[in-house]
Amino acid sequence: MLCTKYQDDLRWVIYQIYPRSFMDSNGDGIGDLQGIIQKLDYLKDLGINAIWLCPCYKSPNDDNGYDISDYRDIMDEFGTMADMEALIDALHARGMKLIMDLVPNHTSTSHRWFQESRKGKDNPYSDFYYWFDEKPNDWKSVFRGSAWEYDPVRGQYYLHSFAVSQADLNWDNPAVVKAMKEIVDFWIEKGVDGFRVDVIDMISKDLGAGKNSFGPRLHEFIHELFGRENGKKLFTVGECWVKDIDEMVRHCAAERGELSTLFQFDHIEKCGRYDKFTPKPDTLKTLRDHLLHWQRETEKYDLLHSLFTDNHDQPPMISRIANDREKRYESATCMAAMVYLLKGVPFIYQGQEIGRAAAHYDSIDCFNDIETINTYREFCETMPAEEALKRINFGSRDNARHPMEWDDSENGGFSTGKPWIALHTRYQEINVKNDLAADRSVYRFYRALLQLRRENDVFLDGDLQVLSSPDDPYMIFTRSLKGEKWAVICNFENEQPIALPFSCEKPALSNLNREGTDGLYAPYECAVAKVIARDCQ
Ligand code: ISL
Ligand code: CA
Repeated sequence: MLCTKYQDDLRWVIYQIYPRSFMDSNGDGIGDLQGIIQKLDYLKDLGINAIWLCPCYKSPNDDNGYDISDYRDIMDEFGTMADMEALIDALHARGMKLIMDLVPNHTSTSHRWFQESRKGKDNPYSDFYYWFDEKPNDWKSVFRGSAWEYDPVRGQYYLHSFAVSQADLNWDNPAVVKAMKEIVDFWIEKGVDGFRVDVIDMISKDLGAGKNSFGPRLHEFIHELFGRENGKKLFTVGECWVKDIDEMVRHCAAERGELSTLFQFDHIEKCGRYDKFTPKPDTLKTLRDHLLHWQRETEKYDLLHSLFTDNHDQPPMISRIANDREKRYESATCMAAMVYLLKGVPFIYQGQEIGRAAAHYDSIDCFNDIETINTYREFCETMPAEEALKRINFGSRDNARHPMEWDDSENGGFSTGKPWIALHTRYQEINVKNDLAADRSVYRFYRALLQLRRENDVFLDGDLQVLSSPDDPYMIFTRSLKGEKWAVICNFENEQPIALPFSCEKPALSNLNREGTDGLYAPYECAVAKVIARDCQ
């Protein structure tokens, strides 16, 4: 019996799928919903009980589905609504859940709302977007260039925080709030179990005050979107670049009735890079310190935390702060123990479970992402193309979007046709088939870790105590619940022996099959062991 307010939510183990790149069922080179269905048993076997599906709504794909032209229909390349219903049924039949990606901040400019809105000031959609005769400020788009675009049809400027074809919705118009709420209802009706909400902090803005996020009506809008009397309990995770714990409290303290949890990006932004395209020499220590900081903070306010290092916008963390070559297996498994045995909901991004590392391309032609292409162009204005490409290889979102590597055959087992984007440059080495055949399998380690978590509530709700200090080249923590205590030891590049202040049973989980817990640890070795009862106080 768990004692926190969000006890049930701690049982979620969520696997993020980037549908375009997961599994192609019909050989057109593009992943699709039927492909996902084919792989559900693989995920179930891993110990996943929910998937977060990146957008699969109708879209012209300028930002791979984050530019939606119809929220109630499925992208042609991914299948049909019948396929989506089949996916929901297939998940539920396996006791698994579905979290859809909701993109409430903007639509594609080919959405009917925008097409109507641009016609002029006297139609029902006129105020669905932000329109101005002159640019009201000098906001920049996340994808480079001005955030304001002149539309010759309407003869005014509209706001696009992202691509030119992603127009920001004007949430101060009650009709927008109502429309988005109806979309949420539509998907609840279809049977989805929750939502990951794209840039939720941006839906309320204060143009006068120059604020493009965290505007004055944000919390009112979140309540409107997800508040439902006696409705189904939804799991909601907001993508939100919160800067401090107070902001997080305002979004997900239980009594606020807003979101289940948030993704905050402190560790993503600061580990192994100065900025998205500039590497910084770093180690697992930095990750440890950020993780522990947010553990402490979320614990203080009893918030449900999200545990993740990777997603579809970030090249694999392993390549930034650990060893993705000769110690790739050790690094991937050690990081899993560091992250997923803390308190919170694990989010595993596709490929993490086989220790996927960053790729490296010799030509800009291998990239597809709109942010990457725009950034490359901008870089080339101030630096040699070679340097620009180096930075792109480091920071491009495509480095997280290559087709899933199922085996070492021509198209990596992802498709019988030519994939929509280049295969990973290391796909013949890093793939599911090789990993499963290896003595040391990242997948099997993940599976064992998730099983341990599932079978021992202490990893869900147990108190966390940290034994390592900030200077130590390792991370040691314990989790305790009702007289039971477990130790998690994750070594970095340290070569000094480690001694624990208590005795443990033989490790239940160890990436190098360690027999005990004290002594010399190899680089990136980790062990998880139960503390012997008499030492538990
Ligand atoms: O990856 C980023 C740019 O380098 C982030 O700043 C990202 O744009 C931000 O986290 C918002 O991301 C989300 O919304 C975008 C979409 O492109 C991303 O894929 C999505 O995760 C616009 O919808
Ligand atoms: Ca396909």
